[in-house]
Amino acid sequence: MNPPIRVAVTGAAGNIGYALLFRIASGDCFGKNQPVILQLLEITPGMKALEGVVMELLDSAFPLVHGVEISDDPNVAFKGVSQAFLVGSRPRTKGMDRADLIKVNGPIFTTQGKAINDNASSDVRVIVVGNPCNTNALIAMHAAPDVPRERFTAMTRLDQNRAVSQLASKAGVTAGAIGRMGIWGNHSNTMYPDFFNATLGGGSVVEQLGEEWLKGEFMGTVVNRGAAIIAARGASSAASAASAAVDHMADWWNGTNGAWASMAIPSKGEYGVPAGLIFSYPVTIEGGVYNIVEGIEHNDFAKARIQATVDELLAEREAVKDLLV
Ligand code: NAX
Repeated sequence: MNPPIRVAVTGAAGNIGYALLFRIASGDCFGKNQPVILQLLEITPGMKALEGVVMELLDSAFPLVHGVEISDDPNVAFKGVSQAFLVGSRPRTKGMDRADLIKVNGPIFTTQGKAINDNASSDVRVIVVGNPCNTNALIAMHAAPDVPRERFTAMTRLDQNRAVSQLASKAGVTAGAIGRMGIWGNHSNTMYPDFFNATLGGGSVVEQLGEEWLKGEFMGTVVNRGAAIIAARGASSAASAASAAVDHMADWWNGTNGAWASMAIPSKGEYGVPAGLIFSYPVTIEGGVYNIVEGIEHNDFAKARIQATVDELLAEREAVKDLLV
């Protein structure tokens, strides 16, 4: 057994938190030899519900759980953590557009970024799930000048998993037969799921499934999947989002063994994306270090999609520029 690591989860009493905590506690994320101390953050009105979630966690008697601490103070919740899941944020309510959502959530991520800067372990790694996750990660990163920038990431793995699942189901195969499914850009409906470079049974997805279906129904389903789940379930995706967060952090922890994983990361200008944006790229991971896959060719269709998602992220950055110190 390794010594325990401290893992922070924010918004821990929410829907995603409810699914995520049990996956981390069971060893699905950091492995069956890695004990964890869970440090859970909620806003004050959420603390009562969080106490109930903690009772359930304890009742599950997970051997890897070496402690569960709860707080409504980010400086307490991030103390000594090496893994931070930033899930909590204000949900979009009726009549609120994306710009409003960005404005109400920005300050949350300033506070949390600063608390990570001041309290987390020097090897901290952050995944932002709370929306708008790319721009929230950007804000948190700017508020944490002492933390290396590459430690701040945002989640597009759910988009990747949704794309993989659509391809597999169309082809009548299981998800494992799909490879190299990269998501580019923002976690929003401007994202670009790059099916041109994806593989099915090692061969080309485009050759086997046809460009017409891929550009039409496939892209439409992937980018609108969140809304379809809300329409069907009456609530937004939670278990699949938690599962994707586990995949993201587990890959960062274990490496991908050459496979591609999609992560929104601080761009250094790769593939012409303006430096500093938190932009999703396909990466491979080895020894805890992710590297953007090099040498991917983009045709005009792909270039136009990537430009659209860049433009949206630039507009989001502009909207929060006062928070970017
Ligand atoms: P819920 O509303 O069920 O839970 C959010 C929780 O966060 C609540 O318990 C709330 O009290 C808490 N919270 C709010 N502000 C907080 C703060 N400042 N500090 C700590 N906790 C705070 O939402 P849930 O369904 O769990 O979704 C959480 C976030 O994930 C939302 O922003 C949602 O939009 C986002 N998602 C992101 C996805 C992605 O792929 N990146 C997909 C799923 C999901 O839509």
